[in-house]
Amino acid sequence: MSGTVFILNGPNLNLLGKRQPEIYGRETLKDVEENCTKLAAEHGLSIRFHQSNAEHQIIDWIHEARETAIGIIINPAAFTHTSVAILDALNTFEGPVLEVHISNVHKRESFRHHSYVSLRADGVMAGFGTQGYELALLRMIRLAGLQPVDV
Ligand code: DHK
Repeated sequence: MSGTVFILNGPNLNLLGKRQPEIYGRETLKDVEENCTKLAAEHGLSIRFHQSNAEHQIIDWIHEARETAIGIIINPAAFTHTSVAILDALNTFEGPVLEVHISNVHKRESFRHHSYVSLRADGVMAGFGTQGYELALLRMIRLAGLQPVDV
């Protein structure tokens, strides 16, 4: 298997490990990147791992993924609940899109229950902590080996 998976992270996730650890845990985004890089390499895939607090930057990475990635794993963070622009960008991408939330957003405030990104996502992980990224990556690895019609 070969190919590149983009793993994109939205606002405030640069503070992962320090920010509200009772909700988001103590692992840093660097830890998540290392774990995902190792897992992807074991399956012959590479990853591009990015974080930005700027909506336009995330959109630009999604556009870049159109040319270079076999799939996108995205934790849009607060943009999940607000960004039609990120949804529109993801709708230009033809491969699988998996949405990750570290916390169980459905157990939290009602404004976190709606996701624009879920209108495009092929799968959603929520409440699995930072392990959710690796679980999504395992699903992406499976999808990368499947024919488009298989599930
Ligand atoms: C991260 C955030 O920053 C919040 O804005 C989302 C998400 C939930 C998470 O659980 O990873 O509501």
